[in-house]
Amino acid sequence: MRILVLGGDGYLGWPTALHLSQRGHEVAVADNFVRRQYDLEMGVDSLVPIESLQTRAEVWHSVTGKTIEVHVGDLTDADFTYGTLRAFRPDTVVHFAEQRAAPYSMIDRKHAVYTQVNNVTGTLNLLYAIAEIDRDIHLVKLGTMGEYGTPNIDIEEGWLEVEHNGRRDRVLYPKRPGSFYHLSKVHDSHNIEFACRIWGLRATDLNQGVVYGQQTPETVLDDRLATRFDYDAVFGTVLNRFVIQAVLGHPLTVYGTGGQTRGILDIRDTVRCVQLACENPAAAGEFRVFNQMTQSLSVRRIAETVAECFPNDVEITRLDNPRVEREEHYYNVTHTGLVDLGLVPHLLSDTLITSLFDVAKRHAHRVRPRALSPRVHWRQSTSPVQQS
Ligand code: NAD
Ligand code: USQ
Repeated sequence: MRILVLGGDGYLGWPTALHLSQRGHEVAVADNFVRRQYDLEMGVDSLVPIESLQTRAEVWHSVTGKTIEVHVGDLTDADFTYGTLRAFRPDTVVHFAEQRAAPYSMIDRKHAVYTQVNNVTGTLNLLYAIAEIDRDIHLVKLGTMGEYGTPNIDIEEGWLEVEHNGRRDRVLYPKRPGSFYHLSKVHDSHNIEFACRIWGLRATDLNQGVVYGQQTPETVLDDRLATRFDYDAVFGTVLNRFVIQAVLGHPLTVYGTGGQTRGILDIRDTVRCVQLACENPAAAGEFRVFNQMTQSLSVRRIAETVAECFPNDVEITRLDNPRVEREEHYYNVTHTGLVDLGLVPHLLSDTLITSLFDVAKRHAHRVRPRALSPRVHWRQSTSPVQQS
């Protein structure tokens, strides 16, 4: 297949592009490098040094003989979006290219507006480009488990059968997300479902849980193929942050009681799930949703697991929760769609955490300790994060 990976310079986009190329697909990546700009804005950097996208593609070619085409531009620029589709003529577009940090979207009005305009406009441009250029293109879009929130009923894969006043219907699962970022994904999901209905587009929305890990079989072939690893309180995700905190001898920062439960998955499963979605496309007109996660764990349990696996003593501390979220709740998620397509999950194991400790130890000298503390508070509409 010809597969275009949007957001191919990011944490997940790059290893996914490598995996798809290794599987024998013709791969192109597109990115506007705004993720590298957020680092400059926040005064942080990926824990693991990363090469430029062009260098990575050259190294991949020299290591494997395979080519990954690089396109540089912004999806909110419709000319770029249409031009890239016309130039590469993909069978499948994998769309990772969004601002993806909940705390970044909650800094203040400017960051909330930026997040929603960037994410919703980019996706709308893409939907129109597909509708006008080739309606047969399969869109594989990264959504998020956080679109659902934490309802007191089972979470189904995107759709819900309801009976109301004696009548039945199948409706999009009700959403109750927890940040302006997560809301942008809900808006995207509705726009994509509508495009499938009116234009007959084929789309898969991958509602992904929190990803952990840094290495895949392809990225370890050469240090220059490494993907980024974020540990700061804005872009770092929970398990990745706990690992670096343990290595530095800092307490693991559990927000609130830590009873909040999330779907999580290994980065090696992310790339495999995307591959499975690409190779088994949705039907014309179908808006297909998969819940892309392999395990549910409370934040408290994630912290305990990291502490149990680390060779030295680890302190776990409870911070006042900077977010507004339920800390004790029901959580039961259906996630059989990808398993039915052949996913064999990697479950969180000592081995994984130990290898992550090694990655963190190797680069611990690059940590900026001030970046570890949360400074974005959901209850405030402005935040000190920019001034400090
Ligand atoms: P990332 O920020 O590392 O990568 C996103 C990439 O998209 C960046 O390289 C960025 O420069 C690019 N980008 C953003 N806006 C763009 C635009 N307008 N035009 C062109 N390029 C643009 O994020 P990630 O962690 O790799 O996440 C990728 C996707 O997966 C996101 O959509 C995110 O919401 C979703 N997701 C991530 C996780 C996770 O734990 N990391 C979990 C669930 C879902
Ligand atoms: N948390 C802590 N301590 C920390 C960091 C986080 O207790 O030091 C808690 C948060 O309060 C939250 C949970 O851990 O309850 C997850 O937080 P996170 O920052 O790891 O993840 P989140 O903000 O939800 O966002 C991440 C990605 C996002 C993706 C989402 C998947 O940044 O792109 O969409 O995970 S999901 O959570 O399923 O929506």
